[in-house]
Amino acid sequence: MLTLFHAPQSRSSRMVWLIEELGLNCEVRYCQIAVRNGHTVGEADAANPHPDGKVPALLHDGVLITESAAIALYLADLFPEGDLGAPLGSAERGTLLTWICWAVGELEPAIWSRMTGEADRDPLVKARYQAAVDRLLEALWVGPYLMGERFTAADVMVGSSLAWARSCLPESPLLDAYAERLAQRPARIRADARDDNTAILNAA
Ligand SMILES: N[C@@H](CCC(=O)N[C@@H](CS)C(=O)NCC(=O)O)C(=O)O
Repeated sequence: MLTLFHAPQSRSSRMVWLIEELGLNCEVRYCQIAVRNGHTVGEADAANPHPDGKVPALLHDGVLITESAAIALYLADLFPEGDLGAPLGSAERGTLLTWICWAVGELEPAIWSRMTGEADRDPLVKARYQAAVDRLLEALWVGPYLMGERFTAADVMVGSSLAWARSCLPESPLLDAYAERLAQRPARIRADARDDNTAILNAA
């Protein structure tokens, strides 16, 4: 049995998207988080098994998995028929791992550095931001997805950041076209519908 602990319009939204892409029978349990966008907004939900009270958290038959990158990889591996991952030993495995880890290890910090203004103040941070942008654009120049013709869990990870932080990345028809391509996916539309403001209000 799969249960996702999810707070609407947060990092766990990308996991709802992934679940929709994979067509999984997964219970999505809405929960409250203590901090949103750097502001305390309430108490962490006691029912959330995440050790830090954060989302996402996934329970699979009693086993807890946290960290978006780990959950993305875990689900892509567990449901290979969804064709969003790459099997161990396949030629694509290394590239998939690279993009999923890059999304949280490089792209997210780059976006935050632009959001906080650090990338404007510190030349080293600015260079790291620019390197992330260049790497993304280079992949999309080949496109249409990060790993070429095939949409993967890596696109969910990167595309979700693009969806909430498009304004932190430079103007680019390539980025816009990629964001639009992802936004039009039926699974993404279904996931967005489960993740609107009303869902925040209804969160436990
Ligand atoms: N590295 C974690 C970050 C998770 C995270 O920070 N989630 C935020 C929501 S966007 C959260 O739950 N914040 C609540 C808190 O900090 O108390 C991941 O990618 O899963």
